[in-house]
Amino acid sequence: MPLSTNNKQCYKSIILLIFTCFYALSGFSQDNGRKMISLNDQWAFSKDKVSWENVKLPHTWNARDVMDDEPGYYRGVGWYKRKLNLGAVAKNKQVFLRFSGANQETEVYVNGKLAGSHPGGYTRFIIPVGRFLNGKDDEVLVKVNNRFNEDIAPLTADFTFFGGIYRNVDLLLTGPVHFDENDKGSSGIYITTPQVSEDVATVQVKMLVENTSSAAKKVRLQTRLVNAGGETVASRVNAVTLASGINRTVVQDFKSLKEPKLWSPDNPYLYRVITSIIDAKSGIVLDENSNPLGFRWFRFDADEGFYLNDRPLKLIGASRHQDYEGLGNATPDALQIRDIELLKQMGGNFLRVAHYPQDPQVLEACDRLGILASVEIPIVNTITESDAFTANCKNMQVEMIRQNFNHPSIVIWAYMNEILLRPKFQTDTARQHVYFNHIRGLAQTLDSLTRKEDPSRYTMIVNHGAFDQYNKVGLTRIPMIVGWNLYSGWYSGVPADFGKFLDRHHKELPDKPMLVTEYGADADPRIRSFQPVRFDKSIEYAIKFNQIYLNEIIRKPFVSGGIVWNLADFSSETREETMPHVNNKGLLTLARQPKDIYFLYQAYLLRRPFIKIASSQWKERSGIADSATAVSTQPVQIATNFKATELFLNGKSLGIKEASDYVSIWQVPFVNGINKLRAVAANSSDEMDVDFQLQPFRLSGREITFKDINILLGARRFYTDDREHRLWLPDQPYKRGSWGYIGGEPFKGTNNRISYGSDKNILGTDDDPVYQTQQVGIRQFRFDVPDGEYELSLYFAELVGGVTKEALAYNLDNNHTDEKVAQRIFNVAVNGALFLEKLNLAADYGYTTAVQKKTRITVANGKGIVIDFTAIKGKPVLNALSVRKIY
Ligand code: GCB
Repeated sequence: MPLSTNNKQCYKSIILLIFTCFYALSGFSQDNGRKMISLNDQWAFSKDKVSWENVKLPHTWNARDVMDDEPGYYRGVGWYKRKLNLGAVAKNKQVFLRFSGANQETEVYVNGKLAGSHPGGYTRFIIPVGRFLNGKDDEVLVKVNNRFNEDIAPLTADFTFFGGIYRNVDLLLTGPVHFDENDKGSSGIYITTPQVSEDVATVQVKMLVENTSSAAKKVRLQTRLVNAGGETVASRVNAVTLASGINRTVVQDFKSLKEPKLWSPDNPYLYRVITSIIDAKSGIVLDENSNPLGFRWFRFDADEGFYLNDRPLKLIGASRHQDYEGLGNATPDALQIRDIELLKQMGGNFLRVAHYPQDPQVLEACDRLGILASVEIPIVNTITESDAFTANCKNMQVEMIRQNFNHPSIVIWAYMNEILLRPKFQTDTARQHVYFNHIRGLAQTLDSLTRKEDPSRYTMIVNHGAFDQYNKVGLTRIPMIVGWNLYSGWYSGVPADFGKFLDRHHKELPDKPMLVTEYGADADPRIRSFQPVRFDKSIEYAIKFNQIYLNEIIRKPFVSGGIVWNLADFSSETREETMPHVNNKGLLTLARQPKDIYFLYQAYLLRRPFIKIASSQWKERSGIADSATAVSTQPVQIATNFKATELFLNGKSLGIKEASDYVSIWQVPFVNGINKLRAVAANSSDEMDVDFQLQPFRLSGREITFKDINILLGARRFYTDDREHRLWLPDQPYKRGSWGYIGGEPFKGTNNRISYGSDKNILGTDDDPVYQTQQVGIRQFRFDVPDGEYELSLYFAELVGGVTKEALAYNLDNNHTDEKVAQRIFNVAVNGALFLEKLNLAADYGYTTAVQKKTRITVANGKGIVIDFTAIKGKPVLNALSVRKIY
């Protein structure tokens, strides 16, 4: 029977009523006593308290100055202020400001009075501010200081100590009876699973409750375990009377939960633990908290590696720093989460949260996505032997553990990274002995503290490759797991030493489980090479390096896992090299673009069919034609987990090739212009276009017309300038009919690990690789170009001399010889006419400074371009040159 309009109205009202009742009962409209409201907006920031700018959090004052040519960045005080108009929302509430992180010393003032302070830049802190508020014109003023403080770790490290309130700030309101958030910034709830198996589990929930009201309160403490579908699978209630002013711990045990769904990387099944404080009389929820729960058990074994839920699992993943291109460490939530998604998409199952606790979003994402994790406090490279330093370290460790206690993803708490890298008192053995004893004492204190705080996880110290030193000081015995950061084939030695080191650990420390906590090679995505060598920063070297390391990690059962350094490039202000201020060991760039090495990891780790042209970042290429033919043959790599792949160039098959270590390498005859590459294996394929600029074999040949060319002297690498899209080629000795240098040899810096070129920051340019290599003692450069109008640019930088920089903290093998500075003056003539007279780069422009000199030339009578270099003092040099045909 159709409904009448009246009936329809009536039905609508009933439905509305039912909905409203349901809404009210389900707690949506209930005030459960707790509210969290973001306070990221409407701040003003100042360095001097005179001129203020409007900012939003997260914020750092170092986003720009870490990238400039001035050494150092602002390390001092920054002020933030904001009005707080709380109104009715705060009535009868406890009011807290919750800082997720501010670097590194913070003082919070409310209406001019100090409400609280916090040392350390990487953990949460919660400041009660209620008693300072007047409810009318409240103002919060926050002083943050990122100065060097010898009592707060980290003291030195290979990352930037960005200052500011760089994580979220929230306003937290609770009723007078609430879970205690003053327990080192934790949620006040600690969940453990004393027993777990596939059949049965037990859960223990420890809650800290506080009654700040003036009267005793009868309450019910209720805990519900809720499955992923939202159903309550178990609950417990305790009736308690909370005396006025009391702060009390209540423990609830859940016994015999049958067939718990297990948490693992393949199926990260999460339950939630919802704890409530309920007024016994009115039934009103006074406070409520929700925490994740994952059922899993694990162990590290010195012979067999890691086991999760009784199954062996090789831990493979990455470490992560928290900064992002252009933003410094003030990285918004979405980008933090995206990093963990990128790690998952890579096939990783482990995150080393290094070198400090990070934004809460990070571990939440690990819980959700099934990424296991270790977290550590930032005691890096060196310590201070003061009581204050020790106290701050202990405080950080406890904050880290309590704040992150409930994440099922965490399996390790760590507390020291390469602490013997920069040992103090090098010239005083006796004093150094005392220092080492102090380090051992601190390690022992932190290890015991950690085991006491959380007996359910493992402890770890992370060492660099100085095996004997760490053994001698005793640091390989204290923690439950030893982590090794190994860079054979990068900072020193050869990649093959890596496997030997692992075997040595297994032989000499047979009872100690181990993780490879770091390994990696810098890769600047703008640099490619067909003759890759360490420190050339080429993608090709990094691919080779990672293949060797991954093979060893996977092959050796006693190695629990390998954690590449690093998920993404990160800021390290003191670094120089091809991309100054950035550590390029990321699998992703600073803006999270995948480098080809990321695809290598996908090929190794993904269990679905995977094929990817791993030279995919090299979309614009250039090369000299093989002969008079109109092709230039260059290698292309394909990352794949198929045994063999077929490659097509412009629709034509180049054949089938087997992959070796998940990569097949093809020699591709590129033609001028667009080249369509298509890689195929079974039903999978990948495509890319390469825009190839073919350089003529003979400059005056008919096959290809010469347009322009950019050449790096003294280099065996290609460089693509990603802003102006200029393609730079390595040089060659002069060949008649073509081009090249006559005389001289490639510059080799004093850093012995570099085969050619310099690793110094070149001032006044972002194209540092253009200036970092050089032909020293060059006599001539010739271009046998046809007649016409040309533009010629010469690029110079004096690579010897300048301020001697302090040996950098990350220099694991400080393998420098002294520089010999000598005067260098020379003339440059172009086609017989003096172009640059008495060029003295150091005196005229300064050391390591980019100098570009441009001119136009008319080439006539088939004479080409001839550039002559004549020494007046020392040896003439040329770093790079470009020639462009105008007409
Ligand atoms: C290390 C350090 C890490 C550095 C890395 C590197 O061993 O633990 O902080 O960033 O080496 O790239 O040098």
